[in-house]
Amino acid sequence: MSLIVLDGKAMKIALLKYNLMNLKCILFDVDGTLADTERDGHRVAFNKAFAERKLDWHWDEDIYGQLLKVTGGKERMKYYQEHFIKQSLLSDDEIKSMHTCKTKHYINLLQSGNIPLRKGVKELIVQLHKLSITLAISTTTTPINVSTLLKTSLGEKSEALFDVIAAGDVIPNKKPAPDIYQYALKKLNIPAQNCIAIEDSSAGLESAVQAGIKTIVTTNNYTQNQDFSKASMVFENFDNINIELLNQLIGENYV
Ligand code: XBP
Ligand code: MG
Repeated sequence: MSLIVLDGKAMKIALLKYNLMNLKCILFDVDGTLADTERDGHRVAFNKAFAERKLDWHWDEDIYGQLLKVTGGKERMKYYQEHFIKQSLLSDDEIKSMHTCKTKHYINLLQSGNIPLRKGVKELIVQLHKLSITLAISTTTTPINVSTLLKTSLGEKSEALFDVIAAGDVIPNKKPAPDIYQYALKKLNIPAQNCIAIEDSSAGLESAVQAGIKTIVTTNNYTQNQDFSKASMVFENFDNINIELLNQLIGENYV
């Protein structure tokens, strides 16, 4: 099946066909998937918060790569303190407060416009939306980070493109636990077998797969050597991720 023109009559035919297919929803991870936010975004924001609060910590690119195996900013700081500093300098409340400061800096970085979406992401979102495929987000990061990224990269009202935005501390266990995907599926009220997740990391992949969702991985510099053996497909970019591929992956129920 090839879909060549998506306007006028062709669009109507496509919509009719896709209404009959099994693919109902795409769930996007955020950090590393929608945008390369980690090295020049989150990492920089952590360091700015440490400096503002006069804490003698600095996460270079290499250390940050090691710390990325811990998902969640508060959890990451706690892990660093326990395993790198090996000293309890910050209480849980101080970590929480440091994280609020880090979020402020991260939002400022997003608003400066220096963290674009990965190439092809916008086009894919627009294509799926036009075909009435439900869009959702399932991420570890703090909700305001998601809304700000969407506003600064896709437009002021772009949050409305997504039926569900599942983010941050709404669940007890972050990725690789399946909680955030299970939470999103429940809110969406769509069976896992009708969904595909797009992730960039082994923790995200594990989370989605444990929730019963077929997952495509798009790697980046920090994640390229991770284990993606449970992925349905692995790519280095979004060049070949389109409706035809997603539809083939989930299986069609029409001829
Ligand atoms: C990636 C993460 C996040 C961010 C930091 O999330 O692990 O922890 O690095 O976000 P995902 P916060 O790939 O699921 O989008 O500091 O707001 O926790
Ligand atoms: Mg990610």
